Amino acid sequence: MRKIEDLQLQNILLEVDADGIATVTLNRPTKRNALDLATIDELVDIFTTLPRAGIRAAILRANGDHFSAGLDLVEHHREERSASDFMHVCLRWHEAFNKMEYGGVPIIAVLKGAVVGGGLELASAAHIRVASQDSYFGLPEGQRGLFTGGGATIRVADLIGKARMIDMMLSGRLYRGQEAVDVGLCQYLVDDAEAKAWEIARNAAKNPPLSNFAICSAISHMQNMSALDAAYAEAVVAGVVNTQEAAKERLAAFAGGTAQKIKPQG
Ligand code: 1HE
Repeated sequence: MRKIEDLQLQNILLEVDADGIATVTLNRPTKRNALDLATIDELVDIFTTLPRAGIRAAILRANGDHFSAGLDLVEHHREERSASDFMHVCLRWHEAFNKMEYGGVPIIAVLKGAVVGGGLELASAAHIRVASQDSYFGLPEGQRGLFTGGGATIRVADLIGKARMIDMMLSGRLYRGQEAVDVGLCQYLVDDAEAKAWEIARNAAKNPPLSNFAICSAISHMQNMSALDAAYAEAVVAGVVNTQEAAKERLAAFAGGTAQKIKPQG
């Protein structure tokens, strides 16, 4: 099993703090964090390793003014890929993004500037999207003579619905500001997206890891099942999670009247 310190990373920075919160930083700002194949390989390695390394939550962020300009169009042009080549590239993207969505570690994405094409596909694989005011969301594939290949037909359509996704791709429509929140592209729109993401990550990291595993894996899996099978799987997951040792202390605190109440603050 590969350890975090053994990962060979060129395009992504990875740090882990004392509380087990990982920061995953896209680090090709001069290329607007375009996703070349090397970066996708690094994402696969990182998100294969983090869940097994006891990481409690991950912040996915980017250096520079833009979260990500999507597929590295220059590499794609240079490589003159065959259909089969690009199919395998896309399968690697899916591997990376599936590791994220189904890995069981809460991933909070910090968005800014361009969140477009494959950059939006990457953001969609996170569990929570926190956008700064300058973020904008687009799917310019059609304008580039391309099509989505990193899961947008699944995840972006799931977030905003197929009619909006088709509109974005046909008309080149960009969403930003409150409208981006309203349609479901991000859950938070704030001045300081980094601070908000850290607040969310720190709160999430207080949950028992097994609860977070279920939240950040089982819900996605269950969405892929029939309602009948999802209900069955939910019962099985709840059987394991809701009887875990880590829950006992919290339940005892509630039964003893010392647990924090679930009420809006202020
Ligand atoms: C890139 C890329 C890229 C920038 N691939 N190199 N995505 C797009 O169609 C978006 C393409 N990018 C842009 O529209 C703009 O770059 C931005 C609006 C994001 C930023 O503009 P700006 O003025 O800050 O930067 P720039 O001058 O356009 O680019 C700076 C450098 O980044 C430049 O390289 P340089 O070596 O000439 O300095 C650009 O070539 C480089 N760069 N974006 C490669 N995308 C699995 S299928 C998914 C399909 C898709 O994602 S399609 C959507 C592609």
